[in-house]
Amino acid sequence: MQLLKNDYFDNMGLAEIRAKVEKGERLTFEDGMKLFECPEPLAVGALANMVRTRMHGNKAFYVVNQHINYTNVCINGCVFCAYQREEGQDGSFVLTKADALAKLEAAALAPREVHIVGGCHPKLGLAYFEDILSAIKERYPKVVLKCFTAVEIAHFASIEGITTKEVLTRLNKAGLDMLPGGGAEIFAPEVREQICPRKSTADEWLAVHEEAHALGMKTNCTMLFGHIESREDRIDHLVRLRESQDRGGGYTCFIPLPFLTENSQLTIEQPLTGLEELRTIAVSRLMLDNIPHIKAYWVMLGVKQAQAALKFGADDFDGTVVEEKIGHEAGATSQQGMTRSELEEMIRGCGCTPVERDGYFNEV
Ligand code: V47
Repeated sequence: MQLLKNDYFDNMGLAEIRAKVEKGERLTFEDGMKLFECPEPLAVGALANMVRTRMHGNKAFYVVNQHINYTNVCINGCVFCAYQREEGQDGSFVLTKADALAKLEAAALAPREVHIVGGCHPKLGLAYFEDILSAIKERYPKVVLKCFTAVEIAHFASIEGITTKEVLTRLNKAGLDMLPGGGAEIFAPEVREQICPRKSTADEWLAVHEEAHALGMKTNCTMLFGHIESREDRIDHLVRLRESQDRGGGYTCFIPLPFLTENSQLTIEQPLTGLEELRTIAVSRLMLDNIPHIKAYWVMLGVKQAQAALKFGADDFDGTVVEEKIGHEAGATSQQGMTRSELEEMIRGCGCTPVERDGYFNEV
């Protein structure tokens, strides 16, 4: 049912884009910029909601999952990051395999997905990760293990003196199913140089994901926005992800991450408004015509904004999470974890139908 008349979009200068969206035609970089410049963010949201509804109806997905951070020690020292510690610094930690298993036992969730990421620790070799993955898979054979950003994969390769393809193959054998989307930040080199100069470059990040896709693995992708990047940089990032998906097809979900400013060395002049966050999510839905899901990550967005995002193009609410450190160190005010019934209530509260999924987005 079309509730909004074409005139509404046409009066906002979006006639051409509306027509393309209706026909399922690909939007250009310039279209993306027009969506950012449109005076009415609600019109952009309505177009994104049209696409989201065409793809997923009124469903909003969630997963019973658990996040585990194995270390906060990281050699990269990205200026935006509030989570990183130096080796030996107060508050630094490294989990043992037993610690990781104990966290899963303590949550007593029977998770369908376990998301494991950490920092680029200078000393942890691949055997440590293989050991953790195989122990978790042995205890929870059906779980989808979504672990290690492309940046960590590249780091393991450099520590071991082997290729990233070898790292992926070995971890896959040990139980790794998917890569999460972190570490993409913003691909534009001038911005990357300022916010994460020691991290993998955009091309390196994309190459690891495309290698994983060639090995038959699914991956996610992210964009960190609302710091020093421009709107052009955001569209450039989305177009590069779309091109990468055209080459391999293995991205399942895109997660737009609004920058949280606490405990960060990065000072920004103009913090994001709530509407700019929502508009960016909507533009992502409209530009990423070949990535099936857009995640409203309630941890970083906050629960209420994540609910609104479900009407601005997002269709996934992430999951129970249990314990989260990266966003909370940076000032996230959301709770630590949510129960299945809380997630369902949040999703119903914005008029969507909750659908439980597994790590691969199969309905369960
Ligand atoms: O890569 C770091 C970001 C990411 C801050 O794949 C920050 O399903 C905001 O990638 N403010 C990690 N963001 C989180 C992530 C993720 C989360 C949930 C699901 C999935 C998935 C992936 O968090 C980092 C970085 O881009 N980040 N610091 C900050 N201050």
